[in-house]
Amino acid sequence: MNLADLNKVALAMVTPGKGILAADESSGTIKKRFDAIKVESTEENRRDYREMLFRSTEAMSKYVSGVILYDETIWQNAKDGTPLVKLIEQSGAIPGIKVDEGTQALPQCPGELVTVGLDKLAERLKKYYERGARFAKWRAVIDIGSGIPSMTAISVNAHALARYAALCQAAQIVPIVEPEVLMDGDHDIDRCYDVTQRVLNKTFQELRVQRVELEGMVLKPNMAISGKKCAKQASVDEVAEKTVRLLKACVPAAVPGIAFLSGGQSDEEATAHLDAMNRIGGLPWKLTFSYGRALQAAPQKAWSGKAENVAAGQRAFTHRAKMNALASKGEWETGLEKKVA
Ligand code: 5MM
Repeated sequence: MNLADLNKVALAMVTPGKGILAADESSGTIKKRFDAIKVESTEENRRDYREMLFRSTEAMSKYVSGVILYDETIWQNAKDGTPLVKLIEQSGAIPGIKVDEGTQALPQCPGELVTVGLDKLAERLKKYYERGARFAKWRAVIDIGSGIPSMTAISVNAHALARYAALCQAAQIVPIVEPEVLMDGDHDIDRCYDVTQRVLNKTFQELRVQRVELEGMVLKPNMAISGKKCAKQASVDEVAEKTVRLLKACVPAAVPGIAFLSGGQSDEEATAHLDAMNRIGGLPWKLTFSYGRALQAAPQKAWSGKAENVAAGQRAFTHRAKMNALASKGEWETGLEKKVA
């Protein structure tokens, strides 16, 4: 492992003014997104949609540091035969790959999940590196509910995240470590804070035990936020203040950067929260975005599967990428939302 090179890639992924496009929806998830815009989820439509994003020259060259791809996409070619991965490289962004293989029910822990995909991961990473991937992603899913999460679910997921991260670094690939505490329930922000603290502490404990070099990774966490069904929704300032406090308590300064997931927040909320955190300042790591839904909901709607809407889809994507890029520097303002590029 060459740690200096891993650190260089990790720092590039969290360059201020840029962030990561999470375009790694698995087949089931992209089908749900396409169902919402009444587009059939065929291989060609998935390719056309992602090609539209990767050919958004302004967004990709100015505001996107890296793109997380799904296995199907990393092997796909654009309509003119250019590998999609090359389009990303030509824009100056770094290609990355989702390497987890989804979740399975965790035995003895009703309602809880463990992320799988460690078998043959070393061989898969080698092939992805040859194809151009310089970072990877693995997402653990922790749900909050009555009596959950259990320490068992937190431990086994942290162990798997660390096993994955160590294998990535051995393959000269920067691991994005994503322990996602879901915001689906009716819990309040303080419960989210407590659970996320346990999850992050256990994750960093496992990363240390398994000798993962913190300078060569990026953390992708949820924010400390109220559950979607909670009657009392925390304000933007409270989310920012509590998330920064939580991360300062749990994330070592050796980690180059933190790239948040959006987790079901509205587009504008995800931007406002990131912006408010960066305005607090004095942070030991870079704070940026690695959004899926909060970057893609608008372009998906504008595109709606029609070739004549490609330019509109690209405009919508560029606008969201620009808003989040500004937020990564604490320079976003709500008034900018009205000026769609
Ligand atoms: C883009 O969605 C990613 C893949 O999800 P599935 O494996 O469930 O299909 C997902 O991991 C995503 O990268 C993160 O959840 C962040 O996306 P959001 O939409 O929460 O910003």
